[in-house]
Amino acid sequence: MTTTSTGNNARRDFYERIGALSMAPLWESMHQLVPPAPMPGYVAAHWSYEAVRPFLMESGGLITAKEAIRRVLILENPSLRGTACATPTLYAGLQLILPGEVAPSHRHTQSALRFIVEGEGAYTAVAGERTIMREGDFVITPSWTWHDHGNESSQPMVWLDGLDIPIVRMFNAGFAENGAEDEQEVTRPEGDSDARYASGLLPVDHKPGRAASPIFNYPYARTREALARMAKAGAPDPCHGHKLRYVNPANGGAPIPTMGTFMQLLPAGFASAPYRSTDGQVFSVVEGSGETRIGGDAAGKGGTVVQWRKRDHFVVPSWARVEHRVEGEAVLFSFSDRPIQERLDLWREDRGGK
Ligand code: GTQ
Repeated sequence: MTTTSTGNNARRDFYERIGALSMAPLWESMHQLVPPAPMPGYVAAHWSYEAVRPFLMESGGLITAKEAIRRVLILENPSLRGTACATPTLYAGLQLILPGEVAPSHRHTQSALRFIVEGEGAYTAVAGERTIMREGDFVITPSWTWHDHGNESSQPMVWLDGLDIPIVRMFNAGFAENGAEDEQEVTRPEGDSDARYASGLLPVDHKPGRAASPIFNYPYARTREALARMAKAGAPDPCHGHKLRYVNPANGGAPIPTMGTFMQLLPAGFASAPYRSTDGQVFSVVEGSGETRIGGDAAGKGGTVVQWRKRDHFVVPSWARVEHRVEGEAVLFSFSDRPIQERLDLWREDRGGK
């Protein structure tokens, strides 16, 4: 027998001696290192906006956007506290800009997405162009582009920041710089990138260059119209309802190469079939209310049930089953690391036969 106490003692002694040379026995951790199926070390999580908003507004009295650089409350996964991670690969936070404030210009190699949760009329400037943001708009800040944000409206603006901070940290490829001025010089008229790239047309000499999309605001009005028409035209997908992915029109890929972004309409009375995929996801509720069972079994039992309303946020871990249920119509925005997983031939889904 190899598992006698003498055997175990001999092994422990061996591990200690090889430990002194910075070595370890694979056979003690093989199962965790090469698991038969994903074993995510993080949990489903939910932030109700009703609970979060007072703290967000309180932060507005504690520090200015200028002093904070970015006044953000990070949404940390309860099992990843201290890491600034919503999932092991994704950062999420809620950013507040009060009327009259400016979040000064900087750039970094991390890519960012903004999903507008509350308010209307603040701008973000990216690479010399400003765009005014409204609720439900999806805005991108590609890697290493200068960006500043300002609020010239009379109401607070809150948006969800999604960044690939954990991914860039894993690669140790993070660089950042502050701008010389708080606000970057505006060199192109508002709507310029939209005109050139957002109508099923491209500038005739456009050369595919960087992976990020040349469009930087995908307005909700257009997304919502597309979903409404889709819903009119046919039955929902049993797992997703009516779901679209945002696209870089110049290459067909995701607008941000490291993060996929999605919008789905769940029609009134819809209950989705259990579905799971290897990309952990962060959701932002745009319209309506409902509940999502996360991590239940194939028969739709067990797991955690999150009851969500407009402006809530929740996290679905990798390979956890998702089932949405709504009474009225609802719209959900989400983002994940799916484009990276697809590039690496890692992404998988399980539609439970649907
Ligand atoms: O707006 O540039 O939530 O650099 C975290 C880091 C937002 C931003 C965040 C950032 C930003």
